[in-house]
Amino acid sequence: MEQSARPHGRADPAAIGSDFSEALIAGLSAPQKSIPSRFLYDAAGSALFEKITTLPEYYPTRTETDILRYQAEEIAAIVPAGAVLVEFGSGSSTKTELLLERMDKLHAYVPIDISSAALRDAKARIAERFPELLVMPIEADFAQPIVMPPEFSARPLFGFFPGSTIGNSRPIDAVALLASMRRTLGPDAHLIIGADLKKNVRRLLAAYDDADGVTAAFNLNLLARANRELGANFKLDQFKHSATYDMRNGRIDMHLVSLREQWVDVGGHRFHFDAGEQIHTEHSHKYEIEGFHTLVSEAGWRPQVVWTDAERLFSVHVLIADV
Ligand code: AVJ
Repeated sequence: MEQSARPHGRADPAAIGSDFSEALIAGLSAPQKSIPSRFLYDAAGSALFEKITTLPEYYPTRTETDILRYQAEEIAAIVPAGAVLVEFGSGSSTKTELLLERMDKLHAYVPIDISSAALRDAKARIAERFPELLVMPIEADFAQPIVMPPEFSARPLFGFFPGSTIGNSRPIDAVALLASMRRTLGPDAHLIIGADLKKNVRRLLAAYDDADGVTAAFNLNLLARANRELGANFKLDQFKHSATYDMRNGRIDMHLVSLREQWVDVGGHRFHFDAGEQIHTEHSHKYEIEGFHTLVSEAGWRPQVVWTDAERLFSVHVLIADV
């Protein structure tokens, strides 16, 4: 029923880029300051994230890509002829190509992303490489309910949600998100999803605080973005990046730490920072395979297969909608 409010395939476009101001002011007004992590991905932030994925310390992208490459044949064998592949937060659609190469009986590919530029580039590249494939992008926030084009309703739908993006949500929100994807994809759906695994803490911390400072720049870009888009006056050298591991909740937390007592103006509001005060900017949850299975079960998905790499750094799961 959540799906009936919007015309098919569209989230409210006004709710997409323009809510940064509102979210930032609300987040900085709370006693524990925070900025939602989805605002990390403007053009500059997306470019920095692409750079992160190539860093020696940042193992998730490389490891997941290897797993997908290695299992592509088996994944393709699960996907029936005439199916539709639906990717949530498709970005550059790089990993998708590994699957599309093997899925020669696929009817259509539906990339969903909030960036129209990313969708345009991905569509052009994929349409050229796979001329038989129908590519139908949807510009939307995958956290909102999405309505599939009705012409696909009779076809088997395969969701694809790589990158351990699910880790950005707290478990309770992750369950809601996975349940919403299940409704979007309908009965008989599958979902291929990547989840980062718990591991040595030093290795985790290095992945979120690399030696070249790319992750620091990625995090600080939130403040630079506020200056660019909202005329805020954050002094970027008065804040520093921090990444910590919360053992109890099994997650990395990113913060921006105020290096001194200071005031900052954002869209007509003044915010006070104590020396050492933190703005929370991202959760990145790490799972054990069993714990992840429990989580997806609560969202109405049944685990069908799980693959990991030899070091057990990362997991890729195939889930089936449990009706
Ligand atoms: C894109 C959400 C998977 O949590 O590892 C990378 C984002 N943050 N470095 C992650 C991120 C800091 C990334 N995800």
